[in-house]
Amino acid sequence: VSIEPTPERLNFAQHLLDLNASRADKLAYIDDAGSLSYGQLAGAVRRFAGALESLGLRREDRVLLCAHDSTDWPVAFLGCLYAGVVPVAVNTLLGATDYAYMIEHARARAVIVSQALLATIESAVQQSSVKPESLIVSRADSATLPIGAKRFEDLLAAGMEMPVAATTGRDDIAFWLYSSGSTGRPKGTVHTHGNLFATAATYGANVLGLREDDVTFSAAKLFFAYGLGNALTFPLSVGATVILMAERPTPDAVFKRLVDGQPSVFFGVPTLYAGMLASAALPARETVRIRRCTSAGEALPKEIGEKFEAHFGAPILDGIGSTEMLHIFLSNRADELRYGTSGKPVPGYELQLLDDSGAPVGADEVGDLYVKGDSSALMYWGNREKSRATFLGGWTKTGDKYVRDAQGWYTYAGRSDDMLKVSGQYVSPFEVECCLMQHEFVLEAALIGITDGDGLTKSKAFVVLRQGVEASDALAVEIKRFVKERLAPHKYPRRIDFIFELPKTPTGKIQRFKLRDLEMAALKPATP
Ligand code: 3UK
Repeated sequence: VSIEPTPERLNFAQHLLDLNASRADKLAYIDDAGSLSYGQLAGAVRRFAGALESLGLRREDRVLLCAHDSTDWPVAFLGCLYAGVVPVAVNTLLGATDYAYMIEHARARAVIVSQALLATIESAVQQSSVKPESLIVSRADSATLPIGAKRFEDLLAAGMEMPVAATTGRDDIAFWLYSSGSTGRPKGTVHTHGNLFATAATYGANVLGLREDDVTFSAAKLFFAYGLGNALTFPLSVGATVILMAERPTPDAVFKRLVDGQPSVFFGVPTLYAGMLASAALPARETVRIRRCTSAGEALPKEIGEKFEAHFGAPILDGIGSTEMLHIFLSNRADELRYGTSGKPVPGYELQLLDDSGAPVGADEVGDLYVKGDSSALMYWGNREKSRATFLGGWTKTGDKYVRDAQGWYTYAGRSDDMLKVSGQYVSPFEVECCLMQHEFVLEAALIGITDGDGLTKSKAFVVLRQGVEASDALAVEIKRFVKERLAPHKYPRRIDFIFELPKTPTGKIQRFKLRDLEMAALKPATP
């Protein structure tokens, strides 16, 4: 395989506009309300960049981008890159406290927000010690526009095109994404223009194999690194057409896009694939036109992949990526696929499996996975300790355990920290436990991952109640509701067990592994 080297002078937005200069009339994006041709996209990106400049934003200023998937999202993201302004793209399912932290930590000078998220962002700004000067509302409802806020479309309409992009290099900071860890605040993961180029040149060009005539649809949103590659970097690198959806990716919402939009390439996560297969509304093979799918975020159970391919006749390429590496670095391929594994290293990336002493493990032995490649983040902003623990010279520590067999196939063997992946998204047991303990009836709590009937990870809480409080199913429901109200939807415990005390070390640390063992023992059939 040949991998295109990253040019030294690179503005990734300018690069994408140049690549598609001859496709002015071709559709780049289709969303729930309309569409954008490549020509319109280029004009909008240059005008949005001009609007940012007229608002007083300068190169390297940070802008929080908190918006649902629509054609405004790529315009905002690429407009920032074009101007050298740094978008900080955040999950739209978080709460005001999270956004307040991010606005402060990123010292955001502006916020771009969807109308539906405006109230949460306003409360975040109120809580934050950093006050962004500009508030830009996408798909704004004029009746409720706060004083001083700008409508995205008005800015675009008034914007003077910025004629030339900021002269950035491949190593210049392009954008940030936040990634959560087992303890502490989310980490501002800093990516460069070159990192975007590298994901397109490696996974995009050599594994995914998008074509100009493809129509893509990603259930994973643009604010995830996975979705950003799927619905921006890769399709725009080949001049394909992208379908965007603002809604939460339920099986029904996804079916509608597959049937109405006829995408040829679909990007999902295992929980969604399982939900689609379990749904009575699963569309017949003839009604869709997908030729290839990908899965990431958590391991794809073998049976799900096989069942899906048998039904639709299109393979699901499972691959592992991370926010730190920006996209997938270990993956199955259409011509080399083994369900139940993560495949083989993506050309352009080096992988290592090491034991506790740092020595390489042999075939069929479990080791910690390290990866080296041109798309790794520069650092976690303002966090030397965690940066040093993850970015080790050229190598990045993934926090995952893997086994490689003699033929070179990699199989996922769990995380090396307590983090869980539920519905493809991180859940920190510590964060959920803290939330549970805020409930008036809860004394203590511990969260672990359990495997459901599909082979997917769900979370389960062990809860110790305060003295005099009686355990009941109704209380379990109430506690789940309590967490749902406070944390992102994928974080609430799917099951709750009440116990009398938690296993702990002499220093008082919860021994989650003992709870996991307890759970395993309960699942095993009794020995005769
Ligand atoms: C886990 C997987 C088994 C693994 C991501 C594709 O998921 C992405 O990024 P995150 O930062 O999480 C990274 C962690 O998720 N994981 C991801 N994919 C798989 N485990 N099989 C898989 N196929 O623990 C990894 O360290 O949220 C995925 C592209 C870009 C991404 N950021």
